Amino acid sequence: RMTWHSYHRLADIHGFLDYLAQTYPQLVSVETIGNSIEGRPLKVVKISGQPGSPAIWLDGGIHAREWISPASVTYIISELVENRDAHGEAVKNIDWYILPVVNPDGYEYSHRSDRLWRKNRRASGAGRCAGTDLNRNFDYKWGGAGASKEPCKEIYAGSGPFSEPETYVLSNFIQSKAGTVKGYVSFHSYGQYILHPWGYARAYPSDHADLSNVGRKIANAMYQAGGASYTVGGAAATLYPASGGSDDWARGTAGIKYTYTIELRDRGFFGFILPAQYIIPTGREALAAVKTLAVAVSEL
Ligand code: 0X9
Ligand code: ZN
Repeated sequence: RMTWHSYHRLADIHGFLDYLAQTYPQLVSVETIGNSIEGRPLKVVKISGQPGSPAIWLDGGIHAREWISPASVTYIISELVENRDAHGEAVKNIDWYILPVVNPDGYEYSHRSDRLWRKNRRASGAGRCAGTDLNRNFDYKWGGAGASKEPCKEIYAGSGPFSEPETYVLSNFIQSKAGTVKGYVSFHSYGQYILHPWGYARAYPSDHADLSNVGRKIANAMYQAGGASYTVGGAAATLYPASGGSDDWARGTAGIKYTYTIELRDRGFFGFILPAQYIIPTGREALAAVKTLAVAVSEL
């Protein structure tokens, strides 16, 4: 059974998705779009809008130790399905595609063995370091600033762009939806930031003003919903330059206009080890963010 009073293992999260698809077959479907490097399924839930709706992609758990991300994304899924009428019309006019755990091997490893594990679990040969940073493995500006070619580093970019099944499968799935995906949010922690492209360098797309305006609307909605303050800005300029991120790929390669990385709570007091009592307020903030994005996408 799913609750938001504790952090759940992968099997519970996947069981929740399958339960929703069984219980609401007209609204919810679950598709295994591929498998992780250790063979775990990558399960995407689709929550269907009215026919002809634009799509928004949400993901969580690119980084294993950021447990508040899958927890908040599953909270969003629960509200969009089981409390659907409470959230207005805009969310019903979107096809939502949601992958709550992009890095299932790392997520399980962070529960079983190493709470602060970040990367996936690609093996790297005898006595060598395991894992690729999935948020350095996307093709756009791959291997540039803020990424490493050294497998022992936490920001190891992998042997080439999309060398990891998790990023390859995610990118192919979104590309298969061609021009229908108009919004992309990747949930991470921590720091309370709403980051928009670019991440590879302190530069901005030409529609920077649109990204910034919607980003500020998202921050206001998050504050109203949960009470935490989120800082809005370009990813490289606000945080640090880091290339090969999923957000830069979503914008630069896939052409998705409203692309954000949201760093959820907190600002560093607990950091990655955020106590479970913060799941509900943070989940409310994450839900408010995607509702605001749904309105912006509907107005395109
Ligand atoms: O470094 C990252 O991948 C993200 N921060 S985290 O602490 N969750 O690891 C920020 C990514 C922002 N986007 C890009 N730099 N493209
Ligand atoms: Zn992260």
